[in-house]
Parts: sequence; structure tokens; C-alpha cells
Amino acid sequence: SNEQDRAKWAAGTAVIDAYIRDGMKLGLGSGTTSHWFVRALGEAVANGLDVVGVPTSTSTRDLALEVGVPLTTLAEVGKLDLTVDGADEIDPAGHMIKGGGACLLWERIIADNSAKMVCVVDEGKAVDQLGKFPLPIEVVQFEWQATERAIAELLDSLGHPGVKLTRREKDGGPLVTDSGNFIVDAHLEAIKDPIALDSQLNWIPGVVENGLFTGIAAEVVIGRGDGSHDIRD
Ligand code: DER
Repeated sequence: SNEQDRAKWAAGTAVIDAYIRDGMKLGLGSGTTSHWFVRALGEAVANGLDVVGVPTSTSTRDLALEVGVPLTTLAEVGKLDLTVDGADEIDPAGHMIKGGGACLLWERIIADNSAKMVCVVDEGKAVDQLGKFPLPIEVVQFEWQATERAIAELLDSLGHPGVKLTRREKDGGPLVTDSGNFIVDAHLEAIKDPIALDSQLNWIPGVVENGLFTGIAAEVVIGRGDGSHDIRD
């Protein structure tokens, strides 16, 4: 909707003045809200801002190239000063569900190599409890149904019996991530203990990463449909 697009634009553009400074090494997030940030960053660079960015997806890499944000890699620059990225849900503690855009693995690696992560969302993403948005889980292609069954067994043991698990599809076939993996979405409806679930999912053989980003976002910029925003710790 126009309302949601304007809210995404508000969050993605407000983050420039609020956080971005000359000389920063930045993580560039993925998804439509983060892409407003990357476009605004390109304009700031054209006006003289001196920054470099590491993209969290091939789609963000391509947009950064298009708008003129200089790109680098973690291998080149080591730690980043700040990563700006979106989320599908964020709760009052700052725990997030990410992966709606299937970029969660690179997003996690870049966020983990950043001194700070700021989340940019439209107000619809701010929830009291995570889980209404299906939890993306990145799994290797090899024997993925066995991995999916192990996920179901773990969820059963954690008090989420009979959860619907679906392999994400795209263009009539299975979606394949930038790292060549599949995404299994877990329709949990409500996640009582995101930290416990985040700490156990990745131990399952075949699970590469899950979309629960707990304890990572330092602050969140929430955009509204009227073009305003607010920033919460
Ligand atoms: O996939 C992700 O984690 C993205 O950040 C995504 O979830 C947010 O996408 P949006 O800004 O297009 O809603």
C-alpha cells in the first residue's frame, strides 16, 4: 500500500541523518526498506559522503552499484561500524524475525561483524510477540526433508506441536538463496521464548541459519505512513 511504502521510505531515509557519518564502514541490509536506505546513501555519496558498504545480498549489491555506493568486503575492511537492515517483525526487546527476503544468512554474518546494528521498519512490523510471521530457516539442499523432520521434532519438544513447515517456492520451483540453500518457513503463530528457540535451531544437522535475530538490534527506526518516524532503543 502507499501508506506502507511511505512508512518504509520514512524509516530508510531518516537513518542517514540519524546515524551515518563520513568514514563509516557500513553493512547494507536487504529488502524494500533497506533499499530506500541504500538509495538515500547513494545520494549522500554523490553529495560528498565518504563511506563504503558491504552488501547482505546480491540484490543489495546490484542496487548499491546502481546508485554509486562504494562496495567492499569484510575480508578487506574487517569489522564494520554499523549495519542498517530491515526485519519482518521486531518485538519490544528488539528481538527480530528476519528472512522474509531469503537473505538471512548473509544478513546475520554482516550484522555479527558490525559494532552496531540499526533496524529500519514500517510500523506494521513492530509486534508485542514474535511468530505471526512464519520463521524462515535456511537449510542445505541435501536430504532437506530429513532436516525438515528434525526441525518438526525440535519444535514439538519445545512446546510447538504440529507446526506447519513449508519449503519456500519461487517462480514455480524451490527458492534457492544466494548461498545455494533452501528456506523452510515454520508457521509458529506465537514464539514464547525466542532466545531459547534461536539457541537450539542451528544445532540441527542441515540447518544453516534461522531468522530469529535475538539481542542484535541496538535501535530501531520506525517509519509511519505520514512520512514521520521515531527511534526506539
Ligand atoms: O529478509 C529480511 O530480513 C529483510 O530485512 C526483510 O525481512 C524486510 O523486508 P522489507 O523491508 O521489504 O519488509
